[in-house]
Amino acid sequence: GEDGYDLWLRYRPLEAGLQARYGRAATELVATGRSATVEAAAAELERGLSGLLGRPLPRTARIGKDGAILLGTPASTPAIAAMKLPLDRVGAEGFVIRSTRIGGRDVIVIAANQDIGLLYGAFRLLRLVQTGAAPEGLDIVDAPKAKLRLLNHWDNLDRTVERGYAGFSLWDWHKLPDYLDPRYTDYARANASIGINGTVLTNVNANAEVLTAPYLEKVKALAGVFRPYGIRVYLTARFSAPIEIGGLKTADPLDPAVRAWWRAKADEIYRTIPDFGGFLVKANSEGQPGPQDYKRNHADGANMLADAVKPHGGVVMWRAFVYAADNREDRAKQAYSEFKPLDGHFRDNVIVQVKNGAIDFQPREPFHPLFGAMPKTPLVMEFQITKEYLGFATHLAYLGTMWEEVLRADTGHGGTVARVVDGSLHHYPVSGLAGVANIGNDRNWTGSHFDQANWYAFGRLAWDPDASARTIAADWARMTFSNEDGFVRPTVDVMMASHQAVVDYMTPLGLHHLMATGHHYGPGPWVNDLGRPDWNPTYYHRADAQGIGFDRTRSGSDAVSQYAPSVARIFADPKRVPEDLLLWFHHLPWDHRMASGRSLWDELVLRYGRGVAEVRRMRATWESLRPFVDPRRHADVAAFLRIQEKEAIWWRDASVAYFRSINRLPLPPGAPEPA
Ligand code: GCW
Repeated sequence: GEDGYDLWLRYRPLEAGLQARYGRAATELVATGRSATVEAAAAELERGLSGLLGRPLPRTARIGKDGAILLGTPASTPAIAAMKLPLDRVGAEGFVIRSTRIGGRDVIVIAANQDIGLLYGAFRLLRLVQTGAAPEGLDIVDAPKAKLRLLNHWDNLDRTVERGYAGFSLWDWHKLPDYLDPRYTDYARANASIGINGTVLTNVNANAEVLTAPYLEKVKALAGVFRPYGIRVYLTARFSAPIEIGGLKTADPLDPAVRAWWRAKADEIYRTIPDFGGFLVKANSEGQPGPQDYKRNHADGANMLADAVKPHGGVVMWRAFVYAADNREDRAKQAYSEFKPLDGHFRDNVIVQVKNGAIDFQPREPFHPLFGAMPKTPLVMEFQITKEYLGFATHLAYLGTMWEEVLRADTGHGGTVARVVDGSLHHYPVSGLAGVANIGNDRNWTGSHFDQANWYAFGRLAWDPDASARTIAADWARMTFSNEDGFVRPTVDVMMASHQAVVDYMTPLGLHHLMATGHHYGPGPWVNDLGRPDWNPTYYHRADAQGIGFDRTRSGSDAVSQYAPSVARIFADPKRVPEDLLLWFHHLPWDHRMASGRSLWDELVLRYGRGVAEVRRMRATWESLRPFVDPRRHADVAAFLRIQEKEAIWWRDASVAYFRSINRLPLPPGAPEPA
């Protein structure tokens, strides 16, 4: 149906002109391997190509006509073993797609070293067809740059989802392990299509219960569904689990009984799920238990768990998202302060997982100073796909541009953030990217049609952190809606401008953490009465009669000094720091001159207005695209854009009125009077 369930794997008949191109291509499928993964690849090609091309794709034992697709590894398929293919360049997960002739027939070969590469290759060929690429002359050699490409579900065992705006958790714990919802398979297909190779099933604010035997049986059932699609399961480990489900009196990581308990628990997990990926841990952060409860440090805690999973090949992803109520240091500095001294103290199967910025998934943040600063500790990037601080599921905000900006940032340590997380800069044995999932049991998976693009873009960037956000947006728009240029161009333009629009109407010029308390929906820059200073928006904007912004230079918190000198110099200079980060690093007078020649105050008001104007443009563009989109999805998106416009105005008016109440300045000419 037109309800969005099929995501970007719709496989509706291609536009007639494009179909015609495939006249003699993709006529039959030869796949000799017999694994569940090969079956999944073959089934997807059959389903996809027959849908797209409007004719069957028969599966045959050998190449019988022009246009055959030959899918195999050198081990399974002698014809592929006999070809000179650059398979030495694609590792365990990559693939080669090539147009060639075999036995006098035109053939499209999908070859890989391992079966999972065949599945990824099958999805790549489908993407080519879906986006209207010509079937001839194919010559693609590709492999993922990052080893770990994970979703993090913040799903609770009662099926609520922390910061989830798309219904309840997909994991139906009550019916598991015996009932396997077909949706689990569709979830795995969607993830495999973008190269995701692991999923953390449970919330980082963890419940130890999931580590008990009955739950492990349920996890095993899910792992069984995901395995053919190359997806391993991981779980969050609650640090105090030895007390809660183990009957111990302590969870001290240096206590022999605690260590033995985790080793036995890991053995039990791997007996149940032999390819279990490992643990993700949030410790000593926002009230979660951790090693510091016992006067131990993060390395003590992480290493204990690492030792438990090491014999089984597992990893521990230990989060660097830490800040403490009793710590008076600028919150933006705390993770670096705690983790930088521990570089070199972690076991080789510990990976520190770092959010893209040092505060908390704000609409825009400078990259986290830990990237580049931990040469001896593998790092995983944590992006938030779910839009906790970006308008939940109703606001259209394509995050590809935001992630691209972070990944391309130069750390000043010899490479970009992308080179850190793909492991190449510091030769990490394992590293990667994790995305906090925006998936729930809503029919369209992500709560809105355009939020599907963020799931999609995350996978594409995890596979290739150098990929272009614009290309990804275009591929997604074509696969999800239409290949018509009249649709693709304006839609991609809307997507590409959308994140900046949200930044402008919520937190322009480097402002941050101004959302209403708790749920983080809507403006709350005036909030100043929370028990912890670092939860109050006023802590972050510091506006008074004279000026606004957080001084993180040497005259302030000196957070800039956590960056490499070449980067710190730029951030510390109000004339060189990108204007979008100005008030992140600087406290400036309201009459500070901006590049435009306007005062800071006038510029700020203008940015709020610009955000609203952009949303209005997005609405108008979407209206004009009605002819290209089925009525149901068109109406869904239009309804949300209406909400977004209303709330952009709310953000603008509330914020401008609040700041005016502090600086008493007139509105610049042309600024709209608040409603
Ligand atoms: O952004 C904050 C969220 C919390 C979340 C925390 C974290 C899982 O408001 O809901 O808890 O980050 O990342 O640990």
